[in-house]
Parts: sequence; structure tokens; C-alpha cells
Amino acid sequence: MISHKQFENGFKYIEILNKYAHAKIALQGAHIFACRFKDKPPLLWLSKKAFFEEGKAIRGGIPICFPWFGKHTEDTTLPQHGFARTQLWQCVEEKELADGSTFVRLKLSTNMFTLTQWKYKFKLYIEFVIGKTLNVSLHIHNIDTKPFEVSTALHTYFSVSDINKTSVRGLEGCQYYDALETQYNEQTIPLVIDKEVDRVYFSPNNVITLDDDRKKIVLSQSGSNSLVLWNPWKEKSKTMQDMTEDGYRTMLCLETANAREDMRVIAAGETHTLRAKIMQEDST
Ligand code: TA6
Repeated sequence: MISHKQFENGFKYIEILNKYAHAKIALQGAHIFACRFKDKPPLLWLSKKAFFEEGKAIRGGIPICFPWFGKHTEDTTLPQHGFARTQLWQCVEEKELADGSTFVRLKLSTNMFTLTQWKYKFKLYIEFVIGKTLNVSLHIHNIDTKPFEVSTALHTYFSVSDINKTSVRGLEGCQYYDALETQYNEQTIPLVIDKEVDRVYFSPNNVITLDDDRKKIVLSQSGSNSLVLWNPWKEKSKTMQDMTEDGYRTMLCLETANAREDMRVIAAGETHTLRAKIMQEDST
């Protein structure tokens, strides 16, 4: 089942229900903000105080960071993580697949507003396949006459039972940029998340595993050579309007990215694709 719905304030979203999963995708930002596999705990985390309002990014799910990740490097008046997550995308294709999963494709192209923030002509497509796994593919087309440089991310908020019982594998030995310490380090010890973390890992394993006491999430990525790890922890959460004070305890961001030194230059007429395939299993 694929339904086009809206909240009382007119905020539009697509609801998908099939034999494998239940999901919701906002047209603003082509932002999947809910995904739960049948008879499993939720895959994606959503803040209890998330905004569903025009122009405000939704706190949770998978925000799309484009055409820059993080703060703009030259103009701090521009929105963090770019404009893609607050622009209205167009649903251009939706279908039930033969295996019972659901395919949805949304599009965002250059418009008068985006040109005020970024002078290049682009076309973005994001494709979701919601079935036994959640597959997300972001296709970035350069339809301009000159190359452009992008940093981008599928800024995925995973739901965990308790951050204190959560571990991540696949980043061992990786170099990373610590945005809190503003320095580069190496992950030489098993990764423990017991405080605010905001890191860009380079050359991560193509398969990253997140374990909590109830589930194992397996994230396979392509088109990316960096992974962002973020949890705001208690003090940072208190400063965020759209986070409850204890929200940090049940979320962890593992973001499939082209961030910092992994930014990409896309030649005129070329396409770059960023992919995340997400599988959820019961914890062993
Ligand atoms: O994902 C890491 C990060 O860049 C953090 O620095 C933090 O700002 C987070 O993104 C959330 O950003 P947002 O603009 O959605 O509040």
C-alpha cells in the first residue's frame, strides 16, 4: 500500500505498508522519518519533539545533506547541511515490486531558491526500496556546463534500545576527524559511546555493524569513503529545541557520507551515487 497523506498543518508525506515493513517519507526533504520492519523494533529514530513544519528539518530518520555537509565553509549565514532537506521534492515514481517490496523515487532540481544559495545546475533523485532491507540511493546529476564540488550525507538516525548498551564495529583502525576536538585521531581501541561524539571516519569498512541488546543493524554503503558518527549526549541535547533531554539515550547517527576530505567533484554531465543498504536482525 502506498498512500499520500498530510498532517493537519498540511505537511505532506507518503506512507508505505507492505508485508515486510511500514515507512513514512516526507515530501519536504524526501525525508524518510519512520521505518519499522514487521515484528521488529523501529529501525529509524525520530525525536518526540521533531518539527513537521515547512522549512524546518525533521529531527530523525534520514535527512539528506546536500550540496554541503555541516557548516558552509565560506558563508555561515547559509543553512547547515545545505538546502536539500528543507526543499519540497516531487514524487516521480512509486510502485510495488514483484517481491512485495515498495519502490519510491523523488526528485529535486535547481530552482530560483537553490540558485540563491548555490550557483550550479543539478538534478537529484533519491530512490527508496522498502522491503526486507531499506535501500537508499541518492543520485547527484551535474546538469551544468562546469564541474561542481559537493559534500553530502545520508544523515541516518538509528534507533537503539540504550546508547549505553550499543556498540559499533567496522571503524577499527580508521583515521577520523573529531569535530569536538578539531583534530585528527585514529580509532585504536574498541569504540565506546559514553559522551558526545561528532566524528568523520575515513575509509571505513564497507559494512558497519551497530549492535544493541535487542538488534543488530548492518549498514552497507557505496559511493562513500567517510562515515559520520554523532550523538549529542545530554548537554548538547538540552540546547536543541527538537530534542527531549533524554533523547540521546535511544539514538545514534551513522551517516553514509562524502564529508570533509571525502567531498566529491562531479564533472559536467556526470552523476555521483551515494548508497546505503540497511539490514536489521535480532541480536544474536
Ligand atoms: O552529523 C553531525 C552533525 O554535523 C553534528 O555536528 C550536528 O550538528 C548534527 O550534524 C545535526 O545537525 P542539525 O543541523 O541537523 O542540527
